[in-house]
Amino acid sequence: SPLHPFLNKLPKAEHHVHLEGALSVPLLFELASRNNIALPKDDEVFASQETLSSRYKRFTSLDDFLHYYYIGMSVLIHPGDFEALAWDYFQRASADGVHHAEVFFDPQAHTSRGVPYSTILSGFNAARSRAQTELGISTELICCFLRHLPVSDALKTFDDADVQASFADGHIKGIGLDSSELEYPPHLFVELFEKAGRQGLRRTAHCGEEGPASYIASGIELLGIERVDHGRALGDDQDLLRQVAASGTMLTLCPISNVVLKGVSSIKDLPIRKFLDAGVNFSINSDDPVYFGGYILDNYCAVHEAFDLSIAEWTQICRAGIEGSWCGDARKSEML
Ligand code: ES4
Ligand code: ZN
Repeated sequence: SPLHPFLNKLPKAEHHVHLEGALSVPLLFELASRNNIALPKDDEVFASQETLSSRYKRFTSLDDFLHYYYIGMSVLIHPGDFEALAWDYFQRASADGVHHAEVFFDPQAHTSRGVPYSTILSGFNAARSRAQTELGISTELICCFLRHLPVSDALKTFDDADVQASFADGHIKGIGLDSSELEYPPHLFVELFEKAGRQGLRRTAHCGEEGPASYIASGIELLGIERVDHGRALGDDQDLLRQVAASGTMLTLCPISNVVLKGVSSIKDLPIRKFLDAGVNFSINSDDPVYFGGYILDNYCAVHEAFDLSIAEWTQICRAGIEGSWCGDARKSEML
């Protein structure tokens, strides 16, 4: 795209990226070998890096992707594994012009395999320090809970002493909610989100990715979320759209993700023009960049191809993204 250099240079904030979704296929195979993790032998997809990479281009749905995503992350065992994963992402994000990144991780997917929470956090924090000192990018961690597991599992994880310590010492900025959406509506997680809110944690949740607009409404009303991850279905409800625009609630859109997981057939089918016209705040994000074949700049370029936005519109999108970030005001001023 002719705007590529301009879009690259624009100071960007990324709000929706799962660190486990930035696990490259070479690193996945390297860690599987080094950590002696057996990849499924009955699935020829894991026969080689090539067969796995080509499978990533043929996801049929969110659940089809999640199947491979949870197997992939099973190779992460030691703090250094988590550090390498996050460092790969931070370097790539920085090259794409990201100045501030708020990144998700799924502790339950690791603690359920016997990996201690403290291992995950020490690895990620080592990468975050490097990102700050070597790349000059600020980062925040968002602890996501898996909606396909029992609510009791999320509550138990939330109450764990190490998790509480990471909240109290400010290593975690907020909580999120992810994984399969349709069968697990927001109301199931009211108690978790109330507890997190009482502790001063910021709150967001995946809503309206495969679920309907009503899940966005219940995320906002019942869970107290101040951001909506994806929120693509907001385009289907004009009244809710006006309400979200008026409140300034930000959507963290992931355009390439929605196409790869077959939520829409092309980026042109996303209600981005509608959101711009109605004054809905949104950021543009990569979600699971390795699995979906695109980092943040690829998503910006794809949106530009589809909607031919003006320089003023792009500048405004990035400003709103920085203003809607969960960093301090001093850091925001530096970036604006
Ligand atoms: C996810 Cl694309 C997506 N949707 C829901 N949960 C997720 N976890 C990682 N990627
Ligand atoms: Zn996501």
